[in-house]
Amino acid sequence: MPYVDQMVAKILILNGPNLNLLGLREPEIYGRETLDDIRAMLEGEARALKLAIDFRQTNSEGELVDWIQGARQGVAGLILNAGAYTHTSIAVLDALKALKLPIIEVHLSNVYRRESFRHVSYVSQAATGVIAGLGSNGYLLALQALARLIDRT
Ligand code: CA2
Repeated sequence: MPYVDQMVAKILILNGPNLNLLGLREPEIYGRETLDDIRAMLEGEARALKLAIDFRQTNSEGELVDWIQGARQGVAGLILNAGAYTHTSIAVLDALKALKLPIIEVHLSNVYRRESFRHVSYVSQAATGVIAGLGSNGYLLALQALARLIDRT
């Protein structure tokens, strides 16, 4: 059988505003892990799943839109915790709609047990699936789900 050099699939993991504060404040809602802890956990899982990850955070809506647009090339799947932009940003939704790849929306907290303004998600309209309320495990489950969704074997 000829040797076929299959490139490692890349998963883009984007985090929106204030998620840089994880572990530093409000541990009763968001847990004690920092965003760096979550990144390290996902890097370990990605190795096991033979995936590459690109993990980023921004407080800027425009930068988030630019990064989502950039995923049109060279990215096999997207994990997105858009933070508060989840509930407000039509710009993020429009950028997501231009993607032809699986998108998993993740929230650390169970947004449906919280204020009613968090029950609305623009991101969900473009998402393949949604995970909320499982803390950092939600990111791990999203990565595992994407590994299966993009399985090219
Ligand atoms: O539960 C989630 O993951 C959220 O996306 C987090 C957002 C919130 O606006 C969404 O409704 C649900 C907020 C992230 C802010 O994170 C902080 C962490 C520590 C201290 C302050 C904010």
